[in-house]
Amino acid sequence: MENTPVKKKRIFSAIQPSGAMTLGNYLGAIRNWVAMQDEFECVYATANLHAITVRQDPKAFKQNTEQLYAMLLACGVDKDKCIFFHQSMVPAHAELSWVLSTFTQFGELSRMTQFKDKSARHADNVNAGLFTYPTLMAADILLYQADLVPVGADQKQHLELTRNIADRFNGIYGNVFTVPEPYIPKQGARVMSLVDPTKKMSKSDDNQKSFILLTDQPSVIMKKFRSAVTDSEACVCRGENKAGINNLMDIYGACTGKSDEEIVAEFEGKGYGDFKTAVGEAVVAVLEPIQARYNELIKDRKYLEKCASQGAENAAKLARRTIEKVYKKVGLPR
Ligand code: ATP
Ligand code: LTN
Repeated sequence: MENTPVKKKRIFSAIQPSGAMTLGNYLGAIRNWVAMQDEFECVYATANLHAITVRQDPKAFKQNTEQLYAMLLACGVDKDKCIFFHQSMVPAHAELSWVLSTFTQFGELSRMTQFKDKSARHADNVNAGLFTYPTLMAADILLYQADLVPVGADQKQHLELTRNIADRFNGIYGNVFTVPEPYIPKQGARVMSLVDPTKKMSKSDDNQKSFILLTDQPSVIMKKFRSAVTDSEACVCRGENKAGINNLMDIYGACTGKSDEEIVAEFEGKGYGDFKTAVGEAVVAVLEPIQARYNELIKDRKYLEKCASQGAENAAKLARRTIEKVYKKVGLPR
């Protein structure tokens, strides 16, 4: 009997062009984007409409978005295996977001912890978009009828809200939206700050030494690892009060594929200096080919624009089916 091909599940994910990418973004999210392309039907976007909830300088913002797109291609996001585009190039995101905002309660949005955090951090600009950010995210996901959404802890609440919005809409109009499930990737590293290893590595950290950027030169990477905070035990092994070493072991393991036991054996009797050098070298080895590809891609704006518009065209085809159905159900002529 011939095997009937099993329909691949669809994944949606997006990343905001809010600054240069860190090693945390790569090991925690983007490496999984790349791995998932073979197993799933993937739709990926730069979430530039989300990014304007915080004031952006137009020129730097446009450049940032293009650089992020190029960096993701350099990391291995493959335009021939997935759909990869800029959110702003598919108007259906904004259209669906408006409709869904009428199915989202004020109280629900008020409970979002990211809104509470961000409005405290940007107290001078608590705009309506910051408040309705999760509705736009729901539109991103539901527009493509995504089965799965890879989420870190910070986005879990937003995905839960997306599911509630979908259920509510389906309850009134029939099965219009696929209700998405969270997807926890097999390999997911949470990379911590090199200066305060109890905090996650974050590109918006004021201290440059706390993060590794994917564009950092090898000498800079080595220097940042040499000054990484550790402890006074001089033992390359895991421990409760060893957040710094735990983090370096995570990074080393993620970059070399070595297990904890192998790492402990490798550095038995050696000092932290040797270990930090090895971690730095392992990271440089992972980033070198990515940087080489990035430097080529970023020179070729025509190519990047072509990839993005091709991606947007394919995305728009999928999005159209959903938005037409939604407008019809609600009674909006198009
Ligand atoms: P910001 O500093 O602006 O908050 P960020 O660097 O923390 O940004 P986001 O843009 O919020 O990152 O996240 C993009 C993706 O990268 C998300 O999927 C998130 O879970 C993942 N990510 C971010 N930082 C880390 C980290 N330190 N370790 C693992 N994954 C991370
Ligand atoms: N809010 C997310 C980025 C994002 C997203 C999405 C993630 C926008 N739309 C849809 C998953 C699905 C962030 O800041 N990490």
